[in-house]
Amino acid sequence: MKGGIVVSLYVMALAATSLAGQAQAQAAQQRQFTMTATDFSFVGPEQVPSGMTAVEVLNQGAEVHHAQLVRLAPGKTPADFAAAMKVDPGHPPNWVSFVGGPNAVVPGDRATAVMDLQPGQHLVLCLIPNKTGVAHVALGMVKPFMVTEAVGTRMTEAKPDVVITARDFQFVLSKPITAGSHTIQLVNEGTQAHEVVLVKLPPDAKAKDFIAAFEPGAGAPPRGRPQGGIVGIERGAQGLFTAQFDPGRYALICFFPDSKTGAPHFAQGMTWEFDVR
Ligand SMILES: [Cu+2]
Repeated sequence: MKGGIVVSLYVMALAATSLAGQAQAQAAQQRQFTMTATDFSFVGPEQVPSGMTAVEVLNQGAEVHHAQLVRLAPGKTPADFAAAMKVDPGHPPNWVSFVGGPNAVVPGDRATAVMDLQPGQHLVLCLIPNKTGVAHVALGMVKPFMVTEAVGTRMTEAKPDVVITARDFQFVLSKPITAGSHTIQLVNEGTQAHEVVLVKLPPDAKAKDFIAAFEPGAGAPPRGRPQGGIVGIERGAQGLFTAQFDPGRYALICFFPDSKTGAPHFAQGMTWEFDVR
């Protein structure tokens, strides 16, 4: 009798431990997902819960890719998006909101951005152009996914140690970036959507040398290596990414098009070069 109680208490303790473990594992799983990019499609989840989420892009293609998340206006469907893109290839319609995502990485690399996802119909897009200037989204790099109302605990947000503020049209750093791993927050205080692409430059290169490789018809490979960042976010929005900084030269670049002229923001000075020592 006494032994029975001891055993059942032990079993209950075991059950409680494994339940807590399961809940933890579930919370961790719910708040992370990967979009795998190839030339030219995305593979990833159909449905994810809302809230703070670590979104990873894994580049298994032969070109540079990113994972731009957009939320569709209520009532709009992925079919509406496809129809709009047929009319104006490469330019998402004005009823999508840019909600960030991990920025560009080279083949074989991955990058993560932590975004606060709201419930609704979403798409993941790659807006990077190919050698003839056609955005990858027009070549098939668009995948719908649904963000559903989350139940349970929210992921605790990592504290940034550096803040990059995006304005029309410049980046302002809260402090110089030093060697090592940093959690960086991008805050959009501009009036338009902005992004940040983090690029490791060769010692003698400038941001414009990297940009030149993405002009239509450019033959040479990019001078520099994109290492993530955060794709387009709307005014007032923010996101987090982590990056490892080895000593050397870096650039922050915004490729987002001006809402009136369509010219990329870097053409209006939205680049920032810095040395990490
Ligand atoms: Cu911008």
